Amino acid sequence: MIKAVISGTGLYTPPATIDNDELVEAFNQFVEMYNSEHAEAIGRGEMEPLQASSSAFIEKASGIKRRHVIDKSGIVDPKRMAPYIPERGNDEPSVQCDMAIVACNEALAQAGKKASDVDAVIVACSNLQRAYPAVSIEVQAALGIEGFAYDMNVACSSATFGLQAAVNSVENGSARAVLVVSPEICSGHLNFRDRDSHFIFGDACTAILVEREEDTQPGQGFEILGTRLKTAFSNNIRNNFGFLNRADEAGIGKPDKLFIQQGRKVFKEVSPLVAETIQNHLQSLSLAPENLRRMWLHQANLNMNQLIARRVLGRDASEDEAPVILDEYANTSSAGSIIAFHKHKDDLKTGDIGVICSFGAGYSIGSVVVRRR
Ligand code: CO8
Repeated sequence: MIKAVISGTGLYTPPATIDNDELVEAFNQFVEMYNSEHAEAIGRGEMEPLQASSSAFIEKASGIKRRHVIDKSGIVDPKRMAPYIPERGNDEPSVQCDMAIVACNEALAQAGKKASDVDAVIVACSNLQRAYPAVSIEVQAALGIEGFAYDMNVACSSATFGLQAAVNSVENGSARAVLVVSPEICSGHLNFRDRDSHFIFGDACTAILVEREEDTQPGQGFEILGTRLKTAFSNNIRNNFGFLNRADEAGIGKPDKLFIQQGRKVFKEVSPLVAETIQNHLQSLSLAPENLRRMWLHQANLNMNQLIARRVLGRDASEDEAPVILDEYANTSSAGSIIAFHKHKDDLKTGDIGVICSFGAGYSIGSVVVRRR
């Protein structure tokens, strides 16, 4: 039987950063401008004034300290509050392709492989910058890969769902090696004028190479012991941007064409579901929580991760057991748990077991149990 392993990972981190103070300063300037522009209506009680944001709230409620973004200047301009990412010509590489190439090259180098060793590319992310041609096929062509490619979107769980698809392809023999790449430009669809969510997201791209065990060196990478996916429909995290928007002009400018969520509900509903999914997954593999050396959890909210880890382990997890990257990156959607894995996997010893777990819109949960070879 063919066995799939993770032989390499890669990460592209945009150089520009925005810390909470800078983000809050821009937001509060926008609030002042808005409230003074609508002072009369607010005075007459016809409109509600907007409330200021605060860095202290952001760090306490989420654990986020800063985020990396493709473009800083447009986001911190209170008159704009959206990144500047100019459209490129059809003959130029797309922004997502550029990010993907950096992450994929690092994953290939880590695995000691060339693009010619790969025969499939899955671009798995929350938002694709165009409808078609598939970004994955562009990445495939840019890397010079023979074979096939496709895009997929399961919001924050895109990368783990992509991993299962890659494992399936390798183990059923339809591909020898698959790159799963997650170019997340969350700043492009975040409403920086919304106090409840303006701080949540950042940009990054991850890549994972999944290969046949027999094509790798002994002791290289991680065995995949099992994958488990779960979805349950919810409107609590939603984005109604789509190709039908132009068919109903009345809705085009509405805030639901960007990210919106009921954060409290998400926190309360998703945390127990995630803990239960991990526990059941471990049980199905005849593993106990004590067997877990590390949890690379989705990076949306520090308090949420601490709660999930506590439910799984029956005690508080140390940062070594459940590493945190969201202080530096914020929520990078599907890239988050993979960034945690990429940055915090090399110290594991042969036989150590860990779980990569994503959760988010859908709702969707993906659990991937791995063992260091
Ligand atoms: N500054 C100061 N005060 C604020 C701010 C702010 N910026 N925002 C809210 N407050 C106030 C509120 O008004 C409220 O005041 P009051 O108590 O007087 O009513 C108080 O602070 C508490 O507000 P909340 O109850 O909203 O605060 P929480 O403690 O719940 O924290 C969080 C808010 C951080 C959003 C938290 O609920 C959370 O993280 N929840 C989980 C969210 C989550 O995991 N979501 C997953 C989404 S990601 C995903 O699935 C991918 C989608 C695709 C990617 C999209 C990319 C754009």
